[in-house]
Amino acid sequence: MSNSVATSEHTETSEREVHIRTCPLCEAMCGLQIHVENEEVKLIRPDRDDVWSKGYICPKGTTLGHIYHDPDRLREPMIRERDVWREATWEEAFARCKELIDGVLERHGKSAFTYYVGNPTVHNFSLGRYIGLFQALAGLDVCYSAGTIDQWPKNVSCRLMYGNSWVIPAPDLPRTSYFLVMGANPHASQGSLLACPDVLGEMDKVRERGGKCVVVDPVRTGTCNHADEWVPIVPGTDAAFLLAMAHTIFEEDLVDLGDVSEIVSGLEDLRKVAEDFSPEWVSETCDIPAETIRRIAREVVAAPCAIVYGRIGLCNQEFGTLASWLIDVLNIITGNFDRPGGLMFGTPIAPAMATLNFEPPSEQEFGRWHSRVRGAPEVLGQVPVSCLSEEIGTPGDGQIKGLITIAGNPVISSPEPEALDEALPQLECMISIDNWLNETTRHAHVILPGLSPLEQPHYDEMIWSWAVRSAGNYSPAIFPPSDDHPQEWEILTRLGAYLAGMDEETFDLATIDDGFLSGLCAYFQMDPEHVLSHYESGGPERMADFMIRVGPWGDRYGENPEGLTLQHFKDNPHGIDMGPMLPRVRDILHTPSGMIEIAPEYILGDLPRLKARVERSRSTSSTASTNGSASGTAEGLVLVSRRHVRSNNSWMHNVKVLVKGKDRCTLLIHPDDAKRTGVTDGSLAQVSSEAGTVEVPVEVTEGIKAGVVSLPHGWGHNKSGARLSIASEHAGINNNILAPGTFVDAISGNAAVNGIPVEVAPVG
Ligand SMILES: Nc1nc2c(c(=O)[nH]1)N[C@H]1C(S)=C(S)[C@@H](COP(=O)(O)OP(=O)(O)OC[C@H]3O[C@@H](n4cnc5c(=O)[nH]c(N)nc54)[C@H](O)[C@@H]3O)O[C@H]1N2
Ligand SMILES: Nc1nc2c(c(=O)[nH]1)N[C@H]1C(S)=C(S)[C@@H](COP(=O)(O)OP(=O)(O)OC[C@H]3O[C@@H](n4cnc5c(=O)[nH]c(N)nc54)[C@H](O)[C@@H]3O)O[C@H]1N2
Ligand code: SF4
Ligand SMILES: [Mo]
Repeated sequence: MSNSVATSEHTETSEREVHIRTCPLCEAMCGLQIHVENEEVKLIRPDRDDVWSKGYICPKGTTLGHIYHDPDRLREPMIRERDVWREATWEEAFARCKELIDGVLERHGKSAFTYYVGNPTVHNFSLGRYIGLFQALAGLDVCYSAGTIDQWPKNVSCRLMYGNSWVIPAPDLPRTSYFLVMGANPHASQGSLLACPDVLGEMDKVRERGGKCVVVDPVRTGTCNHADEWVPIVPGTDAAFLLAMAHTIFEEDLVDLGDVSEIVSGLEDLRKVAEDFSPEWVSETCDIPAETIRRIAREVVAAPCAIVYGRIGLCNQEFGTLASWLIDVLNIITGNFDRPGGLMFGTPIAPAMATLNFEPPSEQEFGRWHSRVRGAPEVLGQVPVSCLSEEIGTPGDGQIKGLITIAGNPVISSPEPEALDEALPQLECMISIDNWLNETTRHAHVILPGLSPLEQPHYDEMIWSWAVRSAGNYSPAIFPPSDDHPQEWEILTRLGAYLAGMDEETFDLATIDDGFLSGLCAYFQMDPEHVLSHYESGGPERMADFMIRVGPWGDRYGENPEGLTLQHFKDNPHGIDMGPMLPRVRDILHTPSGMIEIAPEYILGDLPRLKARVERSRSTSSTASTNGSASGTAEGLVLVSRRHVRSNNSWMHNVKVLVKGKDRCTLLIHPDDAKRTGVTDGSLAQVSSEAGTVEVPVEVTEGIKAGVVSLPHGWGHNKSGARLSIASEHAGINNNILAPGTFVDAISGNAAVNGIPVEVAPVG
């Protein structure tokens, strides 16, 4: 049976087909109906029969046809000679890649090569499943990723607490009665490290059930319209707020570890560190009354079940790791960990590769090496992405000369983007696996385009790991590419093989792929020969089938004949749902102690820095109050980032229906701050930080805390040489120009793109 159903809407010349498919753009994984006529997408509607999303959809989901038909989207490989781009055959493009890679390896050795992995990798059928193989083949010591401008603090805290950096607990939102949301705006993002269709609808249901939702955010976001309370906070002070909640819970003897009480280690250490952080002590720093902090702590404790949830606002900030760690801590000490309605671990039908424990439990070491130029310590194998420009631009041993970008646009997305923009042309080899000629890829020597979502099958790999239900959904390609267009997994494998020294003679895709699968067979204690005998071909489809079959409901290739295989999903185009989240922390713990480490030494070691931050604001605020400062933070303005539901990081501004209408790249500023700085609604403001200056239209609003201004990220499409005809007409400004590359969360290296001190002034 196929996932496409021909409907009765026939005409003389055309037949409308309705394909059922999952939207791959974000973690909501919505089911879609895609109406196609004469090879053209005519309409995209929600799939009400989708077992997971049940008809939920956002405006981006309706634009997959626009992405497919976008004339700017690259269909053929591109080779650049000086400033001139030309289309090339795949054979020619791969030969050029091989030549460029060999050149760098011969002249400078492997240490001169690196790669950058961007966000869509996680959402892509092929890239998500094969990035690991690329890494293994390439054997490069240093890599960069969007991870260090995203969830690196959470990866660090999960590695230390549970033993695996990608085993990340998520809110069981559909069953909770109290939802405390910090530094996340599902109104725009649709949930992050939280896969749940219609997060806002679920928040409404929490309240309909008699529960409560509270949002802690410097901005009164759209999410606040679905909450009982908005608690404005000074950016970067969430760790102090959370420690004060913990302080209250210890002080009032309210600690309850619930079902995990036998397996928590370090509670006494936690109690000691929380002692210093009384709500009264941190109140000025967070600019939240001590009584509010105490009340929220008591509410979380008193609720039948509750969730404390934090996301990018808590990661992309100065105290990202402390804040990310404390989120889990609060759930644990209030008895809301690993139980329905609390913070739980997802159980994917097909386990995600990154969550597998290939190594025995071990202590995590950090700083095993340091970046060459800045001396930044390695954390989980990476240094801040802002190091990349200086590693390319600074001569000496180990200078980066070769770079592969994989579905990433760091010239927009990373701090100090202008420095990277200036460094990239110095590379001797830059290859981009990317679908557009954009701000980053215009510097490449070769661009190898992947497929648009509608051209390839889909079954999410990583996202189900933090989903509120154990479900799954497979979609076949609607417009399969011609045979000579390699899929991204083949592109990745080829480039990895070139870096490993293979050439056309020695490169054998099928053998490498079989080897990859055989390695996984060993992990799951399956006989590779038996497993391989089930398939005629490989690639991500086989990998998806394999993971389903060895997963918790799988058929294990016959051992469990009633079990699931990918075919079951092909036969059920609206998806298969195996039920809600299950308690399972005992199965997933991979720490040397076998316990949940609630107070990791490495993280506690960062507390003096937080204390200094609290002391700093207490001394400034006493001076400021005598000076009569109007600012809510008393320390000048600070900048935070935001998202919008009609935008997707940097790369969907080329979709006309999403960018039309009101300008969304504006500076949100409180009326008091507008008055003080002399800017007015609709006028142009100059925003400056130690890193740079931008000019941007002003939007005065009561919906932001005084002392804080907000800019969206992902804009700044005014670079010459990019081929984004619509985005360039709605260029906006890149807020990362204001982000100093060295402003990071000290212990994870994650960029602190929130809480940047800025000055605002009228233009002209
Ligand atoms: N100031 C500030 N900066 C931020 C953030 C912030 O909140 N504030 N957020 C950060 C976060 S969370 C993230 S994840 C990063 C994102 O940072 P990046 O991952 O570097 O940037 P994206 O904008 O996601 O760019 C995606 C790239 O992938 C390409 N692409 C899209 N689809 C495909 C595909 O199917 N295949 C291939 N091969 N390529 C594809 C696009 O053309 C684009 O070049 O930005 C970070 N930067
Ligand atoms: N439509 C759309 N959806 C997306 C994306 C997109 O670009 N567009 N990007 C995707 C990606 S890659 C990611 S990582 C996720 C992110 O998903 P979310 O984490 O939900 O990200 P945002 O919507 O940016 O919301 C972050 C909130 O943090 C607040 N904030 C900033 N600094 C602080 C702080 O110091 N403390 C507190 N408490 N709050 C703070 C901001 O004001 C903002 O409201 O979204 C994903 N989904
Ligand atoms: S919320 Fe929107 S972008 Fe995200 S999966 Fe659903 S339709 Fe796609
Ligand atoms: Mo992200």
